[in-house]
Order: sequence, then structure tokens, then C-alpha cells
Amino acid sequence: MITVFSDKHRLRNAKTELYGGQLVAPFESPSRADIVLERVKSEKLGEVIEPQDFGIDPVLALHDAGFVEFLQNAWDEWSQTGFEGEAIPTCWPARRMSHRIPEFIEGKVGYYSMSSETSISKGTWEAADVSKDVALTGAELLLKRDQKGVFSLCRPPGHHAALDMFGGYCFLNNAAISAQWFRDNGIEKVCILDIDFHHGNGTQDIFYEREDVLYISLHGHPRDAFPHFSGYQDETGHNAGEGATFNWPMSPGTQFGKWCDCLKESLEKIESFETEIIVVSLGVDTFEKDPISFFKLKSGDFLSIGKLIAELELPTLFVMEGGYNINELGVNVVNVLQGFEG
Ligand code: SP5
Ligand code: ZN
Repeated sequence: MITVFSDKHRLRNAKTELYGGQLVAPFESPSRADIVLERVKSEKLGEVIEPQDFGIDPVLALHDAGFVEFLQNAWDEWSQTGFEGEAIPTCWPARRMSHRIPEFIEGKVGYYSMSSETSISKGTWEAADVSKDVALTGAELLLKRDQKGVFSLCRPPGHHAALDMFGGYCFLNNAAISAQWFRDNGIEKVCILDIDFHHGNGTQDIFYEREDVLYISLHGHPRDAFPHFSGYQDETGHNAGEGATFNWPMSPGTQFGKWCDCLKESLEKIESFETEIIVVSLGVDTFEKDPISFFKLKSGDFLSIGKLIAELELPTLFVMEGGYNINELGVNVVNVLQGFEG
């Protein structure tokens, strides 16, 4: 399997994450992508190639233009005010407040965010921009070079990024941008299968009213897990999109048996939707030793996941999302890909 990778991911190297009331070193760190790449190489998974530059148009095909402009300028605006730390949102348009966009950067950071653990640091936009190219280069390889599966080793991740919000370590929604790119390049129906531990609120948001992109997510129940305000089972889509969103929230301590039953049901839904291509939002924070999550999957289970997805016999784009146990991250991710290849 081809892997798409750029070392420009390192431009996203925030110093701070707000966690448990303290500023800590971010869980979403540059070492994550490096460790996965190392495993890809040591296992000889296949060729590793650099992304092409797709420019901004595929981003603007989905994300709000004001949001994109905000991301492009946020660090400069923030640092030019004289703030010494990274840009951390502190104030939001919460219930019954005005949703007009403020002028001052502190207000804009709040307006365009959904959570405050994710700080914007110097280089964040540049890394996010390349991460979307990593996803799109994979998408193009899948379509034009007739690959069975391609691995886009994206960093920063994307599935929490909504039409006009960053957060959950995400800025641009790489999986959603790829799905839209498939739609714009002749594919009628796309499915995004999100197996990251967290609900992909951003991806759901982007396609919630659309019938052409099926979104299925297996995740920690929002009553217990981030993003807390999205991912309930009764969120099933709206208007034309009614029935094209499926959520499988699961409780703390969930083991592979139960998780796998939900995966199998998801795969049946994908079959009956008659999709032509799958984008897998590949997070391995479902791992038993993940530091911020609560499922109990074991390294070997990731092989089974890849194998089950392969049974659909559909062209599959794997887009890297979360997974924070650095030691075993490479093994777990590559297990999914090797399971898929059989
Ligand atoms: C892409 C991705 O996986 N993003 C995840 C963002 C999660 N950020 C908030 C984490 C809060 C964790 N609280 C866990 C407490 C358990 N000890
Ligand atoms: Zn996650």
C-alpha cells in the first residue's frame, strides 16, 4: 500500500494543551506521525510519497471562507497583539448570545472554535494546509492509479473540524475534503467510516443534510467522552440527509467484541448504501492503553478491523486521525493497513 507523507506536519508543534485545568504538552505531537512512518518503513508496507499541492479550492468547496481566512491569519493576529502564549479560546457564543463575528482576535478565536484544548501556534495553518494535501494526494492515487487502498498519513488530524470551527486537535477536515473531492471527480456516493475513538462531530456537521455522503461513526458515548455535545444515536441526519448519518456511541470499558458487532452492522449499512468508495477516518485511540480514551481494543484487534473493512472490496482511502499512545501507535495503525491488505 502506498503511504502519502510530508514532514511539514512538524510545523504543527504547539507547546500547550489545556488539560485538567493545566497547560500540558499536547497529546497530539509531531512524534505521532514520525512513529507511524517508521513502522510503515520497517514493515515495508510500500512506497512513501510526497503530497502534491492542491491549493485552497478543495478546502473552500466545503469549509466556510471566513473560517479559512481566520485560520490563515490567526497566529499573526494573535501574536501581533502582544499575547505571549499560544492562541487559546476563552469565550464562545454560548446559549442566547449574539453570533455576530467579533473584530478582535480573542473574540474570533472563540467564534471559530468548538473546544479550548487546541491552541493555535505558529505554523499551525501551514501544517494543516499540507495535511489536506496529504489526504487529497491519497484520494487522487486511489482514483487515478487504480489502487485498492491508500494511506494518507495526515497530521494534524481533521474529523473534529466543522464547516466553521476548529478544535479537538483539528483545523481542516481532511477526510471530508477528500470525500468532497471524490464527489467532484465523478464519484456519485461516498461513505466515511469513522473508527477514531471520538465522534467526528466536524464530519457529521459538514454532511448532515446531504444524501450523497454516508457518515458512520463508532465512538465513546458523548455523555462520557469528548466532544460531549455530538454523537448520540438519534443524530441520523436532516432534510435530504436524513438516514445518511449513523452513530454508535459506546460506554467506558467497551471491548473489541461489542465494538466489532457495531463495525459489522456498519459494514452492512455501507453495502446497502451502494457506495463506490470509502474514506476511513483512521484513529487508533480505541486502544486499551490510550492515555485519553476508554475503549479496550488490543493491538491484534486492529488487524481484524483492516480485514473486515477489506471484505467490502471497495477502493479505500485511510486518513490518519487520532491515537495517543506513542509507543504502540505505529504498530496499531500499520496493523489495520496490513489486515486490509491480507
Ligand atoms: C483527533 C482526536 O482524536 N481528537 C481528540 C481530541 C480530544 N481532546 C479532549 C480530550 C479530553 C480528554 N479527557 C480525558 C479524561 C480521561 N482521563
Ligand atoms: Zn480521537
